[in-house]
Amino acid sequence: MSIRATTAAPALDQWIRKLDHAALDAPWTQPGPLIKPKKSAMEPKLWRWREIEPLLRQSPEFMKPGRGAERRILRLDNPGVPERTAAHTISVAVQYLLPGECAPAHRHTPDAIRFMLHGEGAFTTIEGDKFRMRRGDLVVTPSMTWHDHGNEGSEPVIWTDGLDSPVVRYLENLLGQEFEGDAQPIRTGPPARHLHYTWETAYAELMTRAKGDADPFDDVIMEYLDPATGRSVVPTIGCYLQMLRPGVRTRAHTQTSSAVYHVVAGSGATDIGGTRYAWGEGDFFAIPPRVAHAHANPGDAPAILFSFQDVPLLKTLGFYRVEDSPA
Ligand code: GTQ
Ligand code: FE2
Repeated sequence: MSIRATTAAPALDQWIRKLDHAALDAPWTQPGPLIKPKKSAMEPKLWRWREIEPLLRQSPEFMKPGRGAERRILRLDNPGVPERTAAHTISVAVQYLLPGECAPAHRHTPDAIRFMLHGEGAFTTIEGDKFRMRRGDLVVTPSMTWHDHGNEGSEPVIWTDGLDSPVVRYLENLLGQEFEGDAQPIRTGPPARHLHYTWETAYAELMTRAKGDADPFDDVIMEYLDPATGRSVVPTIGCYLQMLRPGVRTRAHTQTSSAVYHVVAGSGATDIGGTRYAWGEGDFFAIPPRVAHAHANPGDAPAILFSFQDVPLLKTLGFYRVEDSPA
């Protein structure tokens, strides 16, 4: 029996005003469940490299070299996510640096992961240790570590950034700081422990996996792990490299996690919630939580996918679930 049926309405209204005044809410005085359900906002989405690349190459017209203080990024904007990030938990951007440019040193609470896409000569310096970034290399910038980037080559460079900034923002701890001076001095002495994976290492590991049993949902897949702890590269986001072999069609499943994929090589298609997203090299696509998805590579060359996924965050919280999805 509802409260309204047993209590005189004017008395209830008066009492609710008293509650308001005391900064209290009695949710059972309103219809519906006590904990309001929230529909997932993130949408399946495909971003095409043939749209991204020309806009990225035009961006120096609008952020001139030397203007400095910002990173020249284009952020993937998921139409369903109010914060305009690729996933509600993961922000993904593509970053463009011209020859000789420097992205000034700074640090921030979000973790960042960089996966190199195009061009020779890019580097990132983390806590004074400088890393070259070649195509397919992955470098981790943990929370609050100082970092600056540069391009010492003769052509523009492009990489993709994955950050857990939406999570950090939700936790109301999004903070950052600028370094005094553009670039950090390079440290002398032995470098600190960093997570840096070359393309050669990651690809060789994937090829080793290909000799074993395939995963029914992902075909051949490996996660980049911290060799010292066996854990994901950062606590919130896991990074994965996978190969869909020619002719492979994976089984459909749902996961409580979300994912943002980048197509490193090849082409194929992913069915996300009953819609087919056909992708090719350089494209990005996003899979929201609890939406059934299956990958296919109908071609005759392998397809290689890199992905950022919030699986570690969901697992830590005890919310990670996977369910087979009927075909
Ligand atoms: O390059 O340090 O995509 O601070 C967003 C924020 C990249 C970076 C992003 C950043 C960076
Ligand atoms: Fe940064």
